[in-house]
Amino acid sequence: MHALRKIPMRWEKPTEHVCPDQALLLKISDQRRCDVLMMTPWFAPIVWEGTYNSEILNEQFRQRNVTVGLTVFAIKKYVVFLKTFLETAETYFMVGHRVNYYIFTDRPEEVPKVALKEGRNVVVLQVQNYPRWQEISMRRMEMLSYFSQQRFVNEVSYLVCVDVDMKFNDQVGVEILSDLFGTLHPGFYAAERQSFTYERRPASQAYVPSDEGDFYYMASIFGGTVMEVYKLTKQCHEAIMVDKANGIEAIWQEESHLNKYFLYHKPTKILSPEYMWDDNLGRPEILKKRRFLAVRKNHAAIRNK
Ligand code: 48C
Repeated sequence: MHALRKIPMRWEKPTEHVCPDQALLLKISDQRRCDVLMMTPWFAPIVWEGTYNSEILNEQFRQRNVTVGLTVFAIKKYVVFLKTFLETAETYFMVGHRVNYYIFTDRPEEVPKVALKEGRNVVVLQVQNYPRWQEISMRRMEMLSYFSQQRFVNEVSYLVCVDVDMKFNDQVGVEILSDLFGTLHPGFYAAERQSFTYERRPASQAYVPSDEGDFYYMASIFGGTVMEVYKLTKQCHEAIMVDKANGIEAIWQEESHLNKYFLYHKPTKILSPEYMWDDNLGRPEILKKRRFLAVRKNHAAIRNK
């Protein structure tokens, strides 16, 4: 455990990563980029446009006949996001592969009917709501761990766990799949470690000291095999409950616990901000695709309703 804690990472910003002799690289393969970091120090690929071949990957996963579970929570007024979410997922998410949409909601009758392509199913799971949006957000860890071992383990090979106030805007395919994957937060992918908004209070189970940390991950899209997602969500839920018993709530709720988990259980793949973007952040040159986009929302109108 301590080995993971003290990786002497001098962390150059991904955008400052300069390739060696570009001519040599271009001879090796055209699936390289020189403007972004493509690999972590623990050999986890960082997925950017132009660094992988979809045809090869799709063939690999078709041969394995995988089914992918996409989990999404639409509690209370957030049901309003489901129509766009599902329609855009049908267009862009794991096209050509088997997909189960697992929709967790307290309002099953408000789940919209959306036309589904071959091999794709909607499963509605009724769950309770909570007064505070923070609690609703954090309780996702509890429900994901419970259903992973009760049901998902028998139905899908991989889980992709996402926020619902989002829309797919470009292909999100099998290139994201790995044992355990996290996503770079769009606001911090080029930031220094000290500026990461980790939980800094030692009293919280999500505490990360200021001289530690690899990346800042966003909790709106993560996933992996069912077993790895089960372990992650179970540990995060248990940590959240310990904090609750101690009268503390981590600064960014379950996202703080996810970041703590990924510090000591390194993800085997990392998604670039292409997979979690907010147009309020503009369009940096390195962002060749905006695949999964935050949907503008009026928090006052839908939160705690
Ligand atoms: O489903 C709900 N209902 C709520 O009232 C509050 C949160 N949520 C779920 O938690 C949604 O799936 C949200 O996407 C997620 C919390 N994430 C957000 O609200 C922003 N995407 C950060």
